[in-house]
Amino acid sequence: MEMGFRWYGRGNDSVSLADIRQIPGTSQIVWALHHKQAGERWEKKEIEEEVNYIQSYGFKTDVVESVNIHEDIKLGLPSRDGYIDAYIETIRHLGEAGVKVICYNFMPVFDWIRTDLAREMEDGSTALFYEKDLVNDVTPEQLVERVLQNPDFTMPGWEPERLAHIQQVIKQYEEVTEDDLFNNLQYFLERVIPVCKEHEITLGVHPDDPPWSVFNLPRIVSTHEQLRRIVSLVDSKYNGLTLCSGALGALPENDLPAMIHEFKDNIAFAHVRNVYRYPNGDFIETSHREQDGSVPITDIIKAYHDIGYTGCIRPDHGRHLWNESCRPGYGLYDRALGIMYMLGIWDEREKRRI
Ligand code: DNO
Ligand code: MN
Repeated sequence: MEMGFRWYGRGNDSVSLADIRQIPGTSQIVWALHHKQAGERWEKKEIEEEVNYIQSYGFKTDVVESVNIHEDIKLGLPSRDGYIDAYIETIRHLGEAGVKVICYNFMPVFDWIRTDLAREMEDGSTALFYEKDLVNDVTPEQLVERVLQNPDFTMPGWEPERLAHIQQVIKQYEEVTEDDLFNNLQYFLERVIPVCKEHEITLGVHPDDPPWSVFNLPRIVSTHEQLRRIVSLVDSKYNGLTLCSGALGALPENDLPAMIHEFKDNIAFAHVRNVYRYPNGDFIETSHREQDGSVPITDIIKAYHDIGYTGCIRPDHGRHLWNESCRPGYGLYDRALGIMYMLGIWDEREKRRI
């Protein structure tokens, strides 16, 4: 296993590589060219520049999160072929730069959704919060307005350009069923996986966050059964999963340790995060410590250890502590604490094996 940390790039993140270097046991920077729009090709030169900069701090750059999928690919429109061509070129360019894993998601319109980016907890820290009823009661525009009240940063998946035509994009999905979305994912994978194989890059689809339908949009990466169907769409180890314990963990039926064992040959990348599930379906992102939430974090780390996982694990989101001013969920402190918790469990397993 290699511990990783997501970083948004120079001038685009409150956390520096110099800070991250001081977190014990962290060797991978999970990166992306964040200025790129979905569907846009990533050029060789800009990839090289970013990779060289990150590596100059002694980090590895094996994992990219995310290369986003253009909406036309998810919708299955005729224009998808051009966007898939661009995606293929990006894969080739990333392969030439030594990248091994590309995380992506296949969520229509919205990437992740929360209703509150700074919900105060009892101890005075704040965390990302999801109120189920509120999402059922508001329009997508009202939600966007609420979430982006005081944006200090643009958030991936919530870019103003992307959200400007939200009603229109949602309308395009009116006739798209879950089966259509599976077919569109299959069409995409059938074209890109052979290229991934050539470059030994594994794609890892990130689960839907939250793992249920919102605004009546179809969602296909939410449950154990759906993950099974995804890995069977194209039978290849390069057709992989980004198992996110926080996204999947919002649904009580999702048994993460069981998934880790079943999909061991297809886990491209792992996000670890805890959530506390309220009985009414709301959830809040708590500390990584198992007792603080509803997700069995110790069993999850043990499961990764049991399968001999050699890929990258990163703490997903963290709370905002000690007045840190940072991107929602992406501060330094709580993610660093999360890393130490995970490494503690991992190291104890290692010691037992010897
Ligand atoms: C949520 C986060 C997401 C994730 C993207 C991947 O759990 O990990 O922001 O990065 O959905 O495409
Ligand atoms: Mn995640």
